[in-house]
Amino acid sequence: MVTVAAGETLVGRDFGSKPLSMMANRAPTFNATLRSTAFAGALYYYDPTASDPDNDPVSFDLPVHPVGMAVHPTLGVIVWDPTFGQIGTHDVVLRARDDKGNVSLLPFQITVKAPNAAPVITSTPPAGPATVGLPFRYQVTAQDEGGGLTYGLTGVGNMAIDGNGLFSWTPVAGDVGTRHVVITVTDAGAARALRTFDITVAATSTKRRAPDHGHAANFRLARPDLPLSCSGPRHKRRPAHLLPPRGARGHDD
Ligand SMILES: [Ca+2]
Ligand SMILES: [Ca+2]
Repeated sequence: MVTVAAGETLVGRDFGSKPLSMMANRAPTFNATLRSTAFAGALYYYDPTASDPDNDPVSFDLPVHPVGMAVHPTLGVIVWDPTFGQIGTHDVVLRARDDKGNVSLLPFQITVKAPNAAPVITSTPPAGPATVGLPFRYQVTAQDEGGGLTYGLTGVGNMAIDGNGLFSWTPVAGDVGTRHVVITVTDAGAARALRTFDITVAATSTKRRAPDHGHAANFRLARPDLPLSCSGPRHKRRPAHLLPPRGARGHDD
């Protein structure tokens, strides 16, 4: 121990003091917005951007990381191509070190998911035609391994699609002709399926009525004991024992 009285000076002794600037040197800091999700078979890229408050050069490494992950030693960019065998959650520690030996650690987790497949639209639009003033509907159905599907539409007039994929439209007179429709189905991972189709709009219904064969079934037997068979030219007309229904006008021809 050395005691220095007032007015005395001491030279030639090393007390281990360091310049203030070196004592105050600080560790690098991360400006990180974590990318905590990766997909198997797809490149994971993450640039956490670290800076040093003293503008010291910074170097990076990964003391904890899953197999295959690498970091650029001076840029700090992390790249990884996770395999299907790595689906799950992995611990990572990124270390930034300035040239004075000051260290900062950024611990985080990455969850590797199965790759996101686009939805598949499984329904077929109705052939049409649509008719002015009558509602036209098409239930869009789609399959996706992840769910969370949303439906979108590009069309005309009052075409609409609801949250369950029900397309509806009531054409107006100005819609007569052929109208183009694009329906999109998007999953939670932003993968998208498209279905485009045309709808022909008629001013009035063009559906033909089915032929009416109802009368034949309504006839009743006057002589249930006789056979119904009536093939051959002799029986071109209705058998005599086959009468029209009560209260109905029969017509043979
Ligand atoms: Ca520093
Ligand atoms: Ca999907």
